[in-house]
Amino acid sequence: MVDPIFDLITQEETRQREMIGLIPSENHISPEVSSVLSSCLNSKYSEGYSRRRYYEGNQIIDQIEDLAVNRVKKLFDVPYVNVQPYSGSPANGAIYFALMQPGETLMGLALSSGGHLTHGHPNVTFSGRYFKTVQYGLDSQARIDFDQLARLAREHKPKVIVAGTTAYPFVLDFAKFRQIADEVGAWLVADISHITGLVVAGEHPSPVPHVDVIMSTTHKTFRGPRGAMIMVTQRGLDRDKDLGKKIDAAIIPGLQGGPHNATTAGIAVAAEEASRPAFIKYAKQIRTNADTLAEALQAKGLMLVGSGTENHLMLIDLSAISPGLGAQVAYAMDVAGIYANRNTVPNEPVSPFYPSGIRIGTPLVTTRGMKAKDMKQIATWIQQVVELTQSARLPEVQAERSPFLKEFRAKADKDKKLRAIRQEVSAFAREFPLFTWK
Ligand code: DSN
Repeated sequence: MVDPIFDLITQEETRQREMIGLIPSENHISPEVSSVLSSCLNSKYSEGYSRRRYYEGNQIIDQIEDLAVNRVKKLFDVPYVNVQPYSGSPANGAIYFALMQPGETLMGLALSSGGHLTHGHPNVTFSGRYFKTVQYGLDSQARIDFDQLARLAREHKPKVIVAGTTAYPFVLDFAKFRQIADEVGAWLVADISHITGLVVAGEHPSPVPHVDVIMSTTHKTFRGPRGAMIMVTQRGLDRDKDLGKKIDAAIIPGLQGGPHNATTAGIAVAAEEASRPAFIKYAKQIRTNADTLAEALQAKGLMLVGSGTENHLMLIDLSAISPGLGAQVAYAMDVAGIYANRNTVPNEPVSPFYPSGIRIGTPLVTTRGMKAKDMKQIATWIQQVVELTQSARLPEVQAERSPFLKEFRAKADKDKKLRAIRQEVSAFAREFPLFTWK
């Protein structure tokens, strides 16, 4: 019997090739990163750190982990790196456990303002259950409200302030975060998961001179395997020379067991790739594509949160058309061959389950080699889908969402016009490989 899993993987590859991916946190990896991920490194246990393992047979794994650590240190110009976190959420957990005692205060951007659950969302994550959390938000221009942040910091004296985002289209002013953190004596942690590739290429200011600790996932704009890395800056080590050791201990034995060695090697390969001039070109193209997409969408009458983007992503705000339309448009876009994700908008009038926004970004399409003219075409398709969704929308959908969304989905699945767009999108997308340096 041929295991059906292989056919499903082929189907998924076809789906990725024939669709346009706009989820800003996803990326396609190079064939080299891919081959490392399916290598024999998967078969080795290596609990501990280089030359300090709890298992024998790690002479080569030590060299691989050393390479990964040293390449990341060089790329970011930081004195300490840990590449073992399984992903971003446990990496943030390890940082908090290294810097705080349970019950101490953590400050981060609210989820509804573009922060991450692990930046202190109350109740539903460890970050809100084990620590007292205070959340800051956005000003009337949809930018981080530094006045509110400073006021809350003075009032609550947080131990840690997180400067990090997952759905925020603007540049982060790390120097301003630093001023506030210094005033209240807080540790400053940057979560740059979304923007790492931009930082490496100089397309976003680096947090290194300003913060104590940096966390990044490795599979977003960094274009590596699914995983994460933690860096401590010289500033962080000057404040506590043992900070690196504390983070190491918070990862293992604190939170994790054996590192995923294939991932570690994948991070090493991705770090080498990110040091190439071609990667800088890639990051610049992400930005050009994002600007072009933002302009084209706005020229077609769609509203963007904050009226644009300064990084790789943007949020389409559909609340003026109809509150809660994001959930339906995201579904209709998927039917039409373009996958993105629904997202809340600032002051979301409905809920995170039926939000009024769509989050889109350009890392995936740029990796495939799409350029500015392609962004204009994508904007045209998105606008067509929004219009079709508006006209197909059920009037009752605002009152009782769940059953009606189901009804909307059934309708969208059969919609001839959405299917016609999908044909066009597929023919277009098939022309682009999943990964190219061009
Ligand atoms: N899930 C990631 C994102 O989509 O931004 C963050 O963890």
